[in-house]
Amino acid sequence: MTESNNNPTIDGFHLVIEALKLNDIHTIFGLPGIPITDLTRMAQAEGMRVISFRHEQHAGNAAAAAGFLTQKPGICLTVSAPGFLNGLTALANATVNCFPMILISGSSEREIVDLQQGDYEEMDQLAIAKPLCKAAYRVLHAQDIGVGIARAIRSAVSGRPGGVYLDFPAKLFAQTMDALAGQQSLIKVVDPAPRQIPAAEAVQRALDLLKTAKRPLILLGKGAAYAQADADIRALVEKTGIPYLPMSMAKGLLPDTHSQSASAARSYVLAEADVVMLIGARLNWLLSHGKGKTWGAPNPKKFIQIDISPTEIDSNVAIAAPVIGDIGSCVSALLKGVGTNWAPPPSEWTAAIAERREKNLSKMGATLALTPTPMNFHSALAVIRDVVKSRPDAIVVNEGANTLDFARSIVDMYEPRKRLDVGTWGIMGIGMGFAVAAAVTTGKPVIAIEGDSAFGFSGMEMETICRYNLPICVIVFNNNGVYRGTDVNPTGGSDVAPTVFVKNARYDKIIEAFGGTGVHATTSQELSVALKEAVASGKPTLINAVIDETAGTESGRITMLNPQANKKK
Ligand code: ADP
Ligand code: TPW
Repeated sequence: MTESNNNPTIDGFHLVIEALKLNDIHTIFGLPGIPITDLTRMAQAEGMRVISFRHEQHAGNAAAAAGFLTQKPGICLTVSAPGFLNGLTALANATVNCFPMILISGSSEREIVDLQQGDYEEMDQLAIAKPLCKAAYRVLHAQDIGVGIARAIRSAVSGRPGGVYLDFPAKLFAQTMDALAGQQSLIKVVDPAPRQIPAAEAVQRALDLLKTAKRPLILLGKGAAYAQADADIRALVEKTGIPYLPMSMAKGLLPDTHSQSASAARSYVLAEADVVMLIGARLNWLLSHGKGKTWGAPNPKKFIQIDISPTEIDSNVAIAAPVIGDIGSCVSALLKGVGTNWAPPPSEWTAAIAERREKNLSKMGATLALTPTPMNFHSALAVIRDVVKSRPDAIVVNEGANTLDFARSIVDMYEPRKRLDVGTWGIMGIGMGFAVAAAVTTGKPVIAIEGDSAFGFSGMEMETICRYNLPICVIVFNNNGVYRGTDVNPTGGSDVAPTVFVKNARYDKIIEAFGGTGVHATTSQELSVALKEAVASGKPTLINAVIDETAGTESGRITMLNPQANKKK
């Protein structure tokens, strides 16, 4: 606040900061430069936490993960054109994943941009962002900053959450206005994500259908994890006795070791179930669009779908009983309807699942007990599984192909919202951004399980992790390449194959450059010791875990989307 003509004034910078703080947003993930450098400085001076990254994509990913973990929009702050574009992948990814975030970018002056006169970093950012996010707004006048931020918050968290773009031209920050009028122009958003109560008849329709089921199944998606209705979701599963399957980021809503978990009999239950209740999960490619052999076609299948977005219903197959509302309200209404004398599913169904589960688990147990050198995906992940079991509060971040697919099935999760991964797109590059957000928003230990290719997308953020001394242990599954390290150049030329990296690279040296702890682990024992030490110390650590370069399969478990690789088989 400054004084002019004895009237205190406030500038655009401080209006932005005050508007965020008023709405209980106290962290900014970003990367400084013209025209937002002073905004980062002033935000820090005003008590906000400003986490500066080395590339905007990772700041954006951090904002998205913070949004998922807290139900408040994560803020990513970037400079104009190139910085904005670098943040855009994260904004689009957040929108696809239904995570609330706000990308705030400084931009060039409207007059020059609109006449295309060649301003510094000129770009019509608003027009470019619009199709890639849920909503996009531009603020031209200081007195509208409060409204702009209020609209952005509401758009990000109400209904189906998603990414919002907020465009602040450089001139806005220096504008001043009367301080009192400025304060009064700010809006504290009341009830930003209003509950959406499902219609009673929709709830009844769902219950009626569920009662007819001989082989019911509940499918939990990351929307269920986001909703923070943990106790009611668990009660619904347990009261009905229905077997459930968690999608990868819904793992831990109930502990993966729960007796009703059907994860170890996944293909059996998907094919055999007759009534499936989806809670915060879409029937997209990750669920084979609800069709085909995976779903036991041509056996009839009926779906109940709980979702906040009415247009999600029937997007792939007919939904017999849609329940539209927020998951908390829907699940609590269903629970009331279930009451106390709900008949459990037929024992033939639960017994058949249990039998398959036990068989698969004991087969997997035998594989996981092996400790080969070099390690393979299973033996390295068995070590991580044991550490996570002893620290169920730790957050697991996971990306890669084989490293992702195997970790998802081997590393059990015990608490909600403890697993962050590549999400709906299967995008590489979320690793370090998600890890930073997890550490900053929760203060809990973070274990990032990274394919060596996946790690490369955000590896420079090791410096960020060391700079803020965050309790993050990154384990690079180093198998010398994308998927594996064995491809050869068929021409015999000196270039290596496109999927192959430098052999025997020492990723642990990267963190040492920034003062963190690097460990080169060639055995399960070394990995175990290093990971336990890292988690106990809370110090930034990178473990270069040497994995057999022949161990992976191309595209991990989504080989079916890769017809060329299939043909080769
Ligand atoms: P997964 O990949 O785990 O299967 P998806 O991202 O496909 O999960 O699905 C998440 C779904 O959850 C989306 O359709 C979204 O609309 C819905 N959703 C997100 N938050 C809520 C909420 N609070 N209440 C109801 N539905 C929600
Ligand atoms: C933004 C394509 C999918 S998985 C993957 C790539 C490049 C890396 C797999 O190798 P990695 O894992 O990480 O070493 P592993 O365990 O199999 O050895 N660009 C983006 N997103 C995606 N998904 C790709 C490329 C891809």
